[in-house]
Amino acid sequence: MKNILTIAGSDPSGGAGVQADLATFQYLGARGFSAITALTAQNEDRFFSLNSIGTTLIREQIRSITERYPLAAIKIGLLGTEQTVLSIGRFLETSPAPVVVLDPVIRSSTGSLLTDPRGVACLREVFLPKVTVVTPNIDEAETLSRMQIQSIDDMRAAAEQIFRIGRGIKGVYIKGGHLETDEPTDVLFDGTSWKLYASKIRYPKKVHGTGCIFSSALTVFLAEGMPLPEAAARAKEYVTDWIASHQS
Ligand code: PXL
Repeated sequence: MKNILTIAGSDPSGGAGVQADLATFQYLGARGFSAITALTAQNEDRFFSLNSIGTTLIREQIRSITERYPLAAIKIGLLGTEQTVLSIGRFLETSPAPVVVLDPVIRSSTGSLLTDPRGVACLREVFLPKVTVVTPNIDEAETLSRMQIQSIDDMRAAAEQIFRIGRGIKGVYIKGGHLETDEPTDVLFDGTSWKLYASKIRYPKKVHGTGCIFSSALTVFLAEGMPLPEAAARAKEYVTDWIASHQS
């Protein structure tokens, strides 16, 4: 069983954040550990509030795991503040795991800002080069690339730009679900080749937390040693089944 650590925020409704990450790890047969960066109060319909955890306590949560368990992979979600981004960035410089997946969470699905603007700038400028794979949605990809995205060609251009900013990153996977296309299509760029992942159906009901679930599943498959294009295909399949089963 692979050991995987998620560094992310808490969502009491369990749809997103640490709770969703741990459920995904467990379902896919990995052993999950967590370090909580922020507490949120929210449900699928409404966001109430967010309180960041201090960096000393975040780093101690991480240390309590890393000094005891070897990690096959780390998944990073909501970081929230510039101080947290810098602190976790320093932690990543110690090469704590062979795979680090970043889901660059900026807003909740209900529209609340979860990472402050200085945190976002820091994510882009100092954090990206320290991760293996980044999995932005369209809005996050626009912010990270500083480009507008209205088509799949724009997604490709933004993925290339994010790849450039993340000097040394292995892959950029942009989730296209928020684009008004008939078949929601994701784009993977690994520095040399492109892969498109199209869904045949657009499900009517939007489900909260799918970004967290996708990146957690991707982390499990990468931790198992699967090549990135195949791991992404498996993770997409997993989250698609999950969305289908949450339509009623
Ligand atoms: O889905 C993004 C996300 C990630 N992490 C936490 C969240 C959310 C969205 O609401 O609350 C803790």
